[in-house]
Amino acid sequence: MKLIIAILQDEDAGEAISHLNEAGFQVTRLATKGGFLRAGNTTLLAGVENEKVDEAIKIIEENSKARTQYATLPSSCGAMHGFILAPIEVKVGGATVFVVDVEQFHKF
Ligand code: 2BA
Repeated sequence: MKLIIAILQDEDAGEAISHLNEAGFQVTRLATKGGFLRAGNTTLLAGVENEKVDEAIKIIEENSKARTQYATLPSSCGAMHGFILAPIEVKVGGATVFVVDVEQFHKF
């Protein structure tokens, strides 16, 4: 068994979860925040049999769009420390996906 950890934009999460559920995948949804933009995003956890991993990733990919966001980040160095700099354009997503081995799986 594998654990899929997928970070999606909030806007895409509902559709992705619906399609995963329809295909028989169980999903846990976590409200998370990106460390760079410090904006909300969604992390999905899905325990998946090895032979179903590709199918789950395909569903996530099909339901994750790349978008451009603008971030005004405070400067963290030098004389500009703490000043808000001009907005920068950042391309976010589709999805960031990790697949890790599951050593044990229990349901009580
Ligand atoms: P954030 O950390 O808020 O990053 C949002 C977007 O900002 C990233 O989009 C990337 O395009 C850009 N970005 C991130 N760090 C940057 C930096 N140091 N300099 C310049 N641009 C930077 P994505 O790559 O699509 O990532 C979307 C979200 O997925 C991230 O939100 C983070 O929550 C997560 N993520 C991405 N890569 C990760 C990783 N290796 N480990 C853990 N989480 C990750």
